[in-house]
Amino acid sequence: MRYHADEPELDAYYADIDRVHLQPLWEMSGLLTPTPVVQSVPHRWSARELQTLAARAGELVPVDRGGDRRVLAMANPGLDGAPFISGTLWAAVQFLGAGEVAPAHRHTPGALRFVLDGDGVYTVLNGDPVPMSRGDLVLTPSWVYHEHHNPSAQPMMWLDVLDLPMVAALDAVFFEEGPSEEADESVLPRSAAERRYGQGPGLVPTGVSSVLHEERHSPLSVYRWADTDAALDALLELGDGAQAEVRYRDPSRDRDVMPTLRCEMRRVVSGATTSTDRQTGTRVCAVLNGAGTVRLGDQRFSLVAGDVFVVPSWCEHQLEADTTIDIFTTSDAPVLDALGLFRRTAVPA
Ligand code: 1HN
Repeated sequence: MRYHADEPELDAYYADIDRVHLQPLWEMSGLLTPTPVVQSVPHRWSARELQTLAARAGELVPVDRGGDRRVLAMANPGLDGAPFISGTLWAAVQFLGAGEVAPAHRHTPGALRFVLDGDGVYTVLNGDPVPMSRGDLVLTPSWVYHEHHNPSAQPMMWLDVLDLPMVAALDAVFFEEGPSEEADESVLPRSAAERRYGQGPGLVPTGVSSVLHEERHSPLSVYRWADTDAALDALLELGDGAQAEVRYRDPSRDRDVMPTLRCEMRRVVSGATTSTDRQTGTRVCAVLNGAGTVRLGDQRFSLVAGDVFVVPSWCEHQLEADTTIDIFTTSDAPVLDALGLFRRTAVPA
């Protein structure tokens, strides 16, 4: 029996309630804690290990094994073997060899891809081909068909982040295979989504289709590195400090790119140390350029390009840039924000 009081009458009572699946709050502790008690722990996955181990899977495991995706999930060491980077997010590297195809499917968990290196793969989103290159952010929102093609002569790897644990906790996972179509290898450099919604600052086409406008996510499915890079440069040129950060947003509305995932890119200039912050929700961070150190609570991790680290909810987070460092961050902040649960504070030095 789960509850035991060493008083015969009370213990008989505990046995009775146990039989009918009831439990006494007065015997429980740890339900309401002063600050979040977080099971996931700070961790960094090294670029070299991710790259070499994903490449070995490329030799050993065909892409059609297990869901048509060759994916290595980052399993948070605090989560007892669950294949999740935190209680709310999935993060993984995906490896697609030369000439390989990961066929179309769709699912209710939303996803994004961030390209840490290379190019040559294109993703098809509801029929719209999107070539992916280093530093690009590609959205695969909930229930959008997606497939990946690598017509190039080199393998390619990228970071996948999904809201899967959150959607699973809400018992709302649906999945279906997509229509298998002949691949059209004549991919244009810009997707239809970019030609429609990526026309530059503040420009969206008039008469936007009401169908698209009712989607819960940004209609711009790819954010190119050249634009992100230029935005960060421009902010730093203003001379407001040793770092700049931009948020990826829906060009048609003032909101995050997807209802469950916020995306940001931060540049900290060589030699600078950031202030310490903490926020509710999980942050998954990937180093695109540069080198430095991240402090997460009382742990320090060195960082080089291609590394991925997780900042658990309410964990202190501080960066030191050895060279100018660019860090992509995605988080579940839109969900916390929507529910009034988002908190962020600067932690005094
Ligand atoms: C998925 O659909 C992809 O389409 C990658 O590339 C990783 C992890 C869990 C569930 C679905 C993809 C995934 C995934």
